[in-house]
Amino acid sequence: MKTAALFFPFDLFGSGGAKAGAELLADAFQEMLADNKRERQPTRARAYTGKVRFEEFTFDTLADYQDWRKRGRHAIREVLKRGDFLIWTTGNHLGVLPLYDELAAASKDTLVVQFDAHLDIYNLSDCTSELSHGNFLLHCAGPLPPILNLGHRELLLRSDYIEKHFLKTYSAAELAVDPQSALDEVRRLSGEASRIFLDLDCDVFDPAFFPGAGHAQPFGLSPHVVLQFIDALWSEKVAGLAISEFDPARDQCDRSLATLVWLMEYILLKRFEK
Ligand SMILES: [Mn+2]
Repeated sequence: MKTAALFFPFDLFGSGGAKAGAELLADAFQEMLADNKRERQPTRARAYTGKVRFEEFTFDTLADYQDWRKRGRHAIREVLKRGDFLIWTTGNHLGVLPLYDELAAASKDTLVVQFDAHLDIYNLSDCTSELSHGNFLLHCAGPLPPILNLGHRELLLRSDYIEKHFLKTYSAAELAVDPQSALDEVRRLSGEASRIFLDLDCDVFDPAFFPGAGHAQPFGLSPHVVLQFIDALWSEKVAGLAISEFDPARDQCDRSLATLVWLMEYILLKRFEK
């Protein structure tokens, strides 16, 4: 098994500026791989070095945008067909739609564990009904896979509407009050699933820890809580990680960048270190 680290800097229809985030992460990721290659001492990185395929997509022309969804789906499908681990880094959260499209076509027992401040099913009066980063789950090409959201800060959408689209949600407030029940449930649901994908929208983090995300919402998760949940759901069934909504123009002293690069390497070690 290998890892395909695909960087797909798409950021139209909401949260512009996140394109630069995916590009910066692509650079930082390549630098990490190059550093590992240069190192003469045996390090833990040897567990994954040589098992990572890097690819960066470009959005330089109108034509690149015209078939963005098809291009994304095609790239993801190839990785999933090979059974490789997928790291899908995109601009805004809408750039993860091609992954949801592909999972819609797959079996029902693939669980998506989503870390996101928002439930992207917005239908409120001031929201566009056209495809956007705030409603993209409503535009999935087929029935949504079962989605478990962790860390949302939603205060407006009613639970009967949310339940139509999400298997389960735990708001950041619920996690603050009683993290244990959520950890138990996450363990149970991941145990039942045959495959698991992680979808990290950086705005799940509290801006105090992660300033580099647009649409910052207070009362977010700390990186420690995110790690607790990754630990609770982790097994060999985890097939990939999507990262979105990193906006480096809002970052402070590369704090958010460092958080993401650390997390990517942590995940690679978790996947490949025996
Ligand atoms: Mn979000």
